[in-house]
Amino acid sequence: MTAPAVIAGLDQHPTSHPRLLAWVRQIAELTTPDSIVWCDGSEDEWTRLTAELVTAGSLVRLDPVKRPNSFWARTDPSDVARVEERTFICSVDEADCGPTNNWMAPSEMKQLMTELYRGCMRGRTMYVIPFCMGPLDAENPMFGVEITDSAYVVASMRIMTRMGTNVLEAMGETADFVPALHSVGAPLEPGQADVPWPCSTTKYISHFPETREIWSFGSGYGGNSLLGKKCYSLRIASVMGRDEGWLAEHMLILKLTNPAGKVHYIAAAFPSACGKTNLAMLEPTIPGWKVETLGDDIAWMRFGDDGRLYAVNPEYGLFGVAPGTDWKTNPNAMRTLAAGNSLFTNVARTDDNDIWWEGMGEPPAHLTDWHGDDWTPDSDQVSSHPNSRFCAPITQCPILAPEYDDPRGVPISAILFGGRRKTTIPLVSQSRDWVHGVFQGATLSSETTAAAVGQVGVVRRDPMAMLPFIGYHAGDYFRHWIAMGKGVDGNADKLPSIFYVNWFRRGDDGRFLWPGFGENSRVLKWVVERLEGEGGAIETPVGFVPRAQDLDLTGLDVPTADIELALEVRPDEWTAEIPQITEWFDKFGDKLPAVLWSELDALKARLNVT
Ligand code: GTP
Ligand code: SPV
Ligand code: MN
Repeated sequence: MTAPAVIAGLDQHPTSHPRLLAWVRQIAELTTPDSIVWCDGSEDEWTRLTAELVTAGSLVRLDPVKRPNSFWARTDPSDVARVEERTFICSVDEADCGPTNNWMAPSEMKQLMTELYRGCMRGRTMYVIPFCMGPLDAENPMFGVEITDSAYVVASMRIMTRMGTNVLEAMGETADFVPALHSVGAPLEPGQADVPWPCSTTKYISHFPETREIWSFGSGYGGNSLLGKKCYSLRIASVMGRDEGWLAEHMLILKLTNPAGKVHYIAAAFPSACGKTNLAMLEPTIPGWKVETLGDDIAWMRFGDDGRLYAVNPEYGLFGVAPGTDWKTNPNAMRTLAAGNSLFTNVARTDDNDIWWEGMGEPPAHLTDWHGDDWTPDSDQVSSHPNSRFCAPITQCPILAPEYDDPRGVPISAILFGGRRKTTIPLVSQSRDWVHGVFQGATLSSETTAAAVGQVGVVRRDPMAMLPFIGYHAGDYFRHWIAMGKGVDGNADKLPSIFYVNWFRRGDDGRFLWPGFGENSRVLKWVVERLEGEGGAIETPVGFVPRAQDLDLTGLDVPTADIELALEVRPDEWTAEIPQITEWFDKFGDKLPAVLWSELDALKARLNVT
């Protein structure tokens, strides 16, 4: 196939990296855009692209005083979240994909998607985005290059990643990189008017783990299109981690300082829309305790020379759930957004060009909702899509820890797993050891949320909060976690201690038993006390659980009875869990590490289940 008469910019490029140039030319000839733009990551570029998006009707500029340099976007109503059913791990061998992912042979997927990509950028600009996940001054900087026909994606990637000219320069002519191809899949015929949010009804989010490639088609939103995020930093990176002995995890990273000035770094894995951003930015309600943010969604963890596990946040921005975020629940997110330079997608817009969403205080008398329609408090629909998001630079977070940019990362003292469960799972429990902690992670369960297309509120197993993000066989992933527990050079005692939390347990009338948000600092305090050999607990069938008197509840206005219910380990509820865990483990056949069956047997024995 030959290129059309002209693709403006095809022969002008700010690099001489042969593999990169060959790939860009190949994709340009396949997708036939009108022109090619190499992104430099500059403020000018941002200003130009956002202005173009405003002219096209894709963005609305918000009030420059209240929301400086910030914009409002509405997606097509069909393109609002990750599409797990359309997400594929195209390993050469189907056995390397496993039962929790969708699989297609790489050659078959490439053939199919090549036909989708053919001419798909007609009438559009093709952008080339050089980016780096994690600090650029890392020993081995983790480069990627995204090709996209969406200016919204370029603007978002500028917030979410380190990108532009300095990345391209650091790549030189030889650096390895993950090629990440994205198209909204909506070519324009000559004279055809564009729509504010182009996308396609045909969607594929495909990963080629052996060749470390990403091909995405048809969606412009979130993890489907910002390919440095879930596609690279979790699905592809988890495969790199398996091969190289490290972990790529769906975890926040926070720094916790106690009143005596002692620091602990904590990583926590909760499924999508289950509280990572909120915990990462927590404002403690107990005096003298301090939380600082390092990351809110993804952690890459490697052993240091001292045998400890060090975590780096590969991202550079926050892509946070909007509804529920306000000055009471997450004031640090509100401050981050007040600094401007943010994109808001599928939230509501006020008549004075500010944003609003459910949970942000009293609703104004009139709004433009995420569909672009009039909305009043009498409306029987929500004004903002439940998966509406803010996208803001992490550097604007007022409690950003200075170490966030340290390529060596921070040594993790504790890992928290958590889910959204109305019943069964106590507020917090501590695992007995690493393998038991891996069992807690491997059997983690949570109610589905609006972060992915599909039914909301259904309990499913979400191992380590990674169900949609493990780039290989989940059984092999559990084996990798078990192997990490051996530590390096007999330093297994330096591994983080593992805890399991549930902020979402409810009473009979549906009320939350635990107030959550800033009050979660009380649980963090207990975690740290346990690390330091203090902190009371009782041993239960599911691990060490505090009694109400073991938590610092000073000044907390919640009935002790509710706290006790939140902490309760009920044998009947856990007995009901056993068949579900058994069914879950059975999926993995002989790929499931035998020690996890032993953990299940031990749990059954403790519950007197036969
Ligand atoms: P992703 O960005 O999708 O990975 O989500 P996340 O894990 O970062 O979740 P986030 O912190 O954005 O919270 C999701 C929703 O849960 C928001 O509506 C929050 O207001 C709500 N939430 C967070 N923490 C708590 C909590 O401690 N208690 C309760 N009840 N709700 C919470
Ligand atoms: C998640 O769904 O876990 C997110 C949002 O963090 S997205 O980037 O769309 O994956
Ligand atoms: Mn997430």
